[in-house]
Amino acid sequence: MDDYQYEREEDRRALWIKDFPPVSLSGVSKFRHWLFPALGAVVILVLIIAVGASNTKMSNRLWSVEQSNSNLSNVIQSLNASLQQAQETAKEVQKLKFIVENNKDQLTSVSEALKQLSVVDSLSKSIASLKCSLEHFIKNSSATGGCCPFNWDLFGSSCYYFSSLSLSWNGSKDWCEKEGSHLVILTTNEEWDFVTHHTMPNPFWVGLTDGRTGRWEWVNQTPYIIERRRWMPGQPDSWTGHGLHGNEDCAQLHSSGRLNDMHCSKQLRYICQKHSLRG
Ligand code: MBG
Ligand code: CA
Repeated sequence: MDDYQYEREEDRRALWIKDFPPVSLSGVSKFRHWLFPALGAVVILVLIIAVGASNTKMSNRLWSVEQSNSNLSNVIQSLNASLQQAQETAKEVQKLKFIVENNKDQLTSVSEALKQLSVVDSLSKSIASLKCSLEHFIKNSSATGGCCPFNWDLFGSSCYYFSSLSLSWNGSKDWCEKEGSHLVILTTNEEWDFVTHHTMPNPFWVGLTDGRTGRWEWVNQTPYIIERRRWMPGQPDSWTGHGLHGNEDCAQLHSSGRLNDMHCSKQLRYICQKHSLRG
């Protein structure tokens, strides 16, 4: 061994003696040097993980709190909107209440006016009756018929209206009823003569139909028994040749003054009848 080699051997021995005494060279002591730093690192790692996990939990909680907070603010917002709407509705209700109160007053005055109108109506009837009596007195007339409205003709105890306008049978019926009368009902020979004297040579509707029951009846639903002499030859014939829907169910006075059944939709002049006013 030369000097140099000896020195190196000496150095190496010195190193071993310093750090690892040959007596305690077991497995644990071999790694003791690294054990504590490694444990420390593990603890730190565990701590980091624990802190991280608790941080995640915290942020999750924070998120859910934020979420419920925003939900709460949404609820508060919609509550506010509902409150505002309720306030507006209350205002509208107040306005409506006012209008109703106002209308109530107006309705009371309208009903008062209507009462007065009916008083005026009955007064005008009394005046018309008084006028009728006066006319009788002035003319020294012994006639017992009474009085008729303007444009109506008195015969017996009835007033008759011979229209100048044309309507369907139902339209005519309605017009007469609106005037407090009905389509003419002819019972006596005198009535037939009086009426046909006014109608000829024009056709007019009368209050006779078989449309309701299939049997001829007057508009007051009293039955009518056919008298041949009152009808045109060959009539009634329930004709369908006109091409209109259905047959002929309504009676007209023909230009000859005799009856014919005709389609009820036909537009004809008409005769209304009502009681005369007693003088
Ligand atoms: C008409 C009638 C009509 C129908 C027809 C039959 C010439 O009179 O108005 O109602 O009966 O005759 O041909
Ligand atoms: Ca006919």
